[in-house]
Amino acid sequence: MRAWQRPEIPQLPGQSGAPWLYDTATETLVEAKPSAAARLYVCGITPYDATHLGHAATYLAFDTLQRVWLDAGYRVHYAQNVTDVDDPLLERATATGVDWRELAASQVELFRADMEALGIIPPNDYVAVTEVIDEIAAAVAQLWDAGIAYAVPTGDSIVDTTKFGTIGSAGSDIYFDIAAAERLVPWTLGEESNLARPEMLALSAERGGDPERPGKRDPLDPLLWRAARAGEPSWPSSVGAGRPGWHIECSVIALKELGTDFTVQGGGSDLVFPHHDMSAGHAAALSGHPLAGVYSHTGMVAYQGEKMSKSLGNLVLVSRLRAAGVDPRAIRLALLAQHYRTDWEWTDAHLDAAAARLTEWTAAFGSGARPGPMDARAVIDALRAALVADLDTPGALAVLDVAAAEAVDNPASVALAVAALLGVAL
Ligand code: 5CA
Ligand code: ZN
Repeated sequence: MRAWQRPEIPQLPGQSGAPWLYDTATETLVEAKPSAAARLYVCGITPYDATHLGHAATYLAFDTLQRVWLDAGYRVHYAQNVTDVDDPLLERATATGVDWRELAASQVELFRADMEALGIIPPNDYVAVTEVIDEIAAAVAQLWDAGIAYAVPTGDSIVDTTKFGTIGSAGSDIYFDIAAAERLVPWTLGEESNLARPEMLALSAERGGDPERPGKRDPLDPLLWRAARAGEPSWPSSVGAGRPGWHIECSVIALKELGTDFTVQGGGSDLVFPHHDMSAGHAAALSGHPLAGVYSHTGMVAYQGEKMSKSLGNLVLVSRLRAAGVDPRAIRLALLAQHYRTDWEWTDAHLDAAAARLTEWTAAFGSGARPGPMDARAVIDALRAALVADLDTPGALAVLDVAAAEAVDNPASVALAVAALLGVAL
């Protein structure tokens, strides 16, 4: 699928080191040092109610990571999915009387425009689930053949069971067998999330799983393939007519575009369990290798006291702010003022502070800025040092605030660094 326009990223003199990132799996800071090109997968949107500031904050965090890699001299291969067929999208389409394909297409278009306005680096591979149905079905068949998947009868599937052979569903849903995977492949449940079973059960129920479903071997076993139902989209496939489960889509797209054991898998902390634990399990079962070296997660942006989410409807949309005349650079600076790993709450005051900062930085580093006593090279070194240390953007902003107040000997060089590393053209 088409992504969006790539922003200008100036090349700076000198170089960053490889960034250190907090890894959810080992619960430590690790150096995200690629052997050749950096390979990054970030979970994309389910296209409705895009693009709220929580989405924007998450994609901006991984944009910052890429800018540090680029500054450190690495090439970056970046892949992102679009969950353009899944229960929540279909439910919204039904509730609003819109065709699910139209809803997805229009929301992806809005997302592209927002990402472009915010100067977010686009993925090299932007892949919708509906583009890789065959690959996903083949992956499910592979898991079936390996004895890591099993069928659960549905009762309401519209698939004609007489038409299928020995593989898989033939009118049944197909599930991932966690216990079999743990026996057969180098993976264990919870190795990414580090959660205990009771927490897993609660989160599974909350985040798209079905621990109560009868017929499953383990309540936590996730759905790989949903057999066709009346009124739902489905595709013919080697595992019966149906559509993909959620986690397998990201495993298949990531493996297809990036290969195994890529540098960083990213997303919001709401995806740690079950989504990322299970996608890593599926990928290990398909490839025999770990999905990624580092599992990186962003904190949740709240609004009016609750996590900003489609289900609660407490959304601040990037497109609405833009339509109201807000400078996208101010949105960017407002989000960068928070550390990517902390949960925080959006208020208009964040935007006012960011707009004031933008004005000050433009005066201090923009064209026509007056030179002052501070060594610009030392400022750029401190900016780089902050970002390399687990993407400390609040630290980076503080460095620049001091430099703006004191004035630097080479304002243009600092403006260039702000453009390259923070994506804000002054
Ligand atoms: N399509 C799936 C991932 S495969 C999905 O979670 N889509 S989403 O539209 O719900 O979210 C898109 C991205 O934004 C995910 O990485 C998610 O973790 C992140 N996200 C969602 N809400 C917030 C929030 N309130 N704060 C920060 N990040 C968020
Ligand atoms: Zn995903």
